[in-house]
Amino acid sequence: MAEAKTGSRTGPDQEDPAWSSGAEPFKIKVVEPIHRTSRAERERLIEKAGYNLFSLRSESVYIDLLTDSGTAAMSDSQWARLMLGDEAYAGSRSFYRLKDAVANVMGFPLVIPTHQGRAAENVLFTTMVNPGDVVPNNMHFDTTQAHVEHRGAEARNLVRPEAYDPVADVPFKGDIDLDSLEATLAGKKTRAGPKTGASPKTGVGSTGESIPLVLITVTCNSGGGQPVSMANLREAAGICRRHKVPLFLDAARFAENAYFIKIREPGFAGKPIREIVREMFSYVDGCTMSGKKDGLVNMGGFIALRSRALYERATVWAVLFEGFPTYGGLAGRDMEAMAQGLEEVVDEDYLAYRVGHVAYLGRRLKEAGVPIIEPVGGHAVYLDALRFLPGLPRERFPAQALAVELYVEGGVRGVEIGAVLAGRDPRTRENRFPELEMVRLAIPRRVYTRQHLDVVAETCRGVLARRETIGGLAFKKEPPVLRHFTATFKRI
Ligand code: P70
Repeated sequence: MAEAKTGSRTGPDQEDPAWSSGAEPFKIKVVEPIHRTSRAERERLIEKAGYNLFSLRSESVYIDLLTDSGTAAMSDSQWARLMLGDEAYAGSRSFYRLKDAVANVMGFPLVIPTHQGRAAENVLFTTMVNPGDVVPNNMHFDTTQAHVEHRGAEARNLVRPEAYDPVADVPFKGDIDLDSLEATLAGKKTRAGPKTGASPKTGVGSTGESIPLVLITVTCNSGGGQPVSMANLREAAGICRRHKVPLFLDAARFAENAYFIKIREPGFAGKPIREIVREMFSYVDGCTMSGKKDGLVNMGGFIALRSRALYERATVWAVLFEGFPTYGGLAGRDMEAMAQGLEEVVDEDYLAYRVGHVAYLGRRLKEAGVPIIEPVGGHAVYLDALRFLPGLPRERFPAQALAVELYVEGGVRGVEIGAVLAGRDPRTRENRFPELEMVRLAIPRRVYTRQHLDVVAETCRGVLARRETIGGLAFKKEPPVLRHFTATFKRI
């Protein structure tokens, strides 16, 4: 099957209608009915939910774009492999199949399974990061930042400055800023001894900051799913090697990143995706992985490594936090499904469809005059709420108000990434207003058709047409921390 799927072709054939149409490279064997609600029902449901989309039952949602994480449709092969799961506590055959898939796709010899991505972060950072350390990244995802900070360290974002400009048309907006990385590492203090870092090589020095590892997130989720170029990875690796600091990928969307390299970076158009993926990982010492994205599973993750010494130190924490090293946080069947998912996600047909599918929504929205963050990333389209609702003061939470109206209009659930999420300054208790005020429409993998995306585009257009009537929201109940999950609002 793998042979038939990947073949020897290395790229889209523009002559072939299956390619130029961007049609799905799969047919539908199982369907999950979704309930449609009327607008009047949705008005009632969202009011009852306190105008907070996290409080809606999923059955009340028609098209759920809250996240692309853990929401993928598994293939028939993945479902079949669930039956093959070996549930042995120690030495599970399914673990070895996962290990083989990681070696085959990514090139790492050592794997520690975890129940999801943040668990991989917890195990790795407990092993490598100490209080007072600094961890550079292009842009930390929220859980990654929280885990770095939980270790008493500073999570420092060094993404290129264009990443903060909603319309800067840059092909690799997720690149880490190499001058900042060089400057940060040049000023570092390094430590002798094996307590931190991947190996005793990591660090000997005197003053400055201690940097146990550098991370690069592919694609850069917090920046809009923007890719990182191969050249950037190669040069960042060179800088890290010179300063003897290990480099890791936060690899959640590694395959989508590889596809962007193929279609945007000079010299890669003719290369098979599998080679591009192997080259990406060849520059790094290891990765943390959320299998809920490009692992094409509903639950799962892992740490992949080259260093046996680091593996042995990390397994101590893995046993404590997750489970025995040959299952980590997962059932044998989950490891089977993820092993299969890793092989499927690097399929050229799948990736062309996937990236094209998300781009299609972006295109439809642009045609309808809906302001979005550009260029469109690999897993989501982000609406720019400040341009969508220009008259609305930021105190009335335009992105949250927009997310609510998308639900009322078409039963579409996105997620606010703006002032509600940013919370209050812990010192002044003032609302924090981040530079970008957005609604993320994340597309689950292999779940929705183009016609669903047409509904999403129509929904956005409908809200745009009546934007003058939107008065924004005010808090009714505001929890002191992580307010976005449980806050309730009233309409103004
Ligand atoms: C998302 C989810 C998770 C994530 C990630 C990167 C680059 C690690 C993780 C953690 C989280 C989310 C956000 C809003 C609503 C629902 C869910 N990202 N690294 O959707 O992995 O979730 O497996 O612990 O994006 O972006 P895990």
